[in-house]
Amino acid sequence: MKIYIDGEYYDKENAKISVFDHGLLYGDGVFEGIRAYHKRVFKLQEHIERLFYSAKAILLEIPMSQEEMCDAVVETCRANQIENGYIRLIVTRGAGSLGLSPDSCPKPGVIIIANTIQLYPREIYENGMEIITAATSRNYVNAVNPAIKSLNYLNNILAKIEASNAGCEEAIMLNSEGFVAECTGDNIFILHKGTIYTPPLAAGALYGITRNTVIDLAREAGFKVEEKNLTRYDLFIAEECFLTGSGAEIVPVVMIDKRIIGSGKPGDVTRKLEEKYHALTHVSGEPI
Ligand code: PXG
Repeated sequence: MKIYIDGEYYDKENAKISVFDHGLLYGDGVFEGIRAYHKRVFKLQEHIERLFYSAKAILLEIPMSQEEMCDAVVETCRANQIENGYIRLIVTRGAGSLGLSPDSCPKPGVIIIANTIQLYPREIYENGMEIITAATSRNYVNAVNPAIKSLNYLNNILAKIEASNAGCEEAIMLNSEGFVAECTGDNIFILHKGTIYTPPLAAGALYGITRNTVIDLAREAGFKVEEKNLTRYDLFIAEECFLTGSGAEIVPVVMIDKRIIGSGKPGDVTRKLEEKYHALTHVSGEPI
């Protein structure tokens, strides 16, 4: 494996950064998780744009252009002969002193890891996933805004631990008003009486790239898609529920807090969207 750090490639054993990097000390940095399918990087431009937006929001100046970043990602995939895989792109604040202030960090670090992907078990895609609601709330939008894909994921990790403790792979996170925001690493959708609903981004969710793609695909297929504040009740009475994420793609959900969703099996609309999503991953993306 060849790992890109600041323009150079390192073997896995030698791919190391400073213990004084504020990415490690404070979670001060931003990242992206990107998929490659059939020797193409899926939605690369969208991920790079979001990375730069995240960086802008935390006043982190990435030391290269979006175009150079795209090239570096594709080149790292090429160096690792990636055909299907997962790319982790990280920009840290860089090494500095032990104080909080980013002023002591003169040079941000850029890391690109191109690897194989660890998916949810196949059984989950076949039979659907069981999820729970976490007691841990999604960050308030005036704290670390959930739209920023920052290296500080502890909020989500706390909810993920709750999911694991309940024997689940994912957990729903509510915002401080009690509305559904998203899951720990996936956005959430439901189908109710023929309309597809997903929480508005202002509810406190990552501006999911898969979420966007699925909204477009659903509308193209003639479905009505609405962004609406949802409560747990709305989820319980839905006919279908599914999660979206670059890693997860589209995951059917069949049980929430022990309530059976719809028929208890992955729904027809979810299946149709999965099909359309997979078809798109076969034909689009930045060539490696
Ligand atoms: N919400 C959150 C909080 C995320 O971190 C998504 C939604 C889905 O966004 P995209 O753009 O990928 O459709 C994410 C991204 C993992 C893992 O290992 C998942 C993400 C990030 C880091 C790790 O499951 N998902």
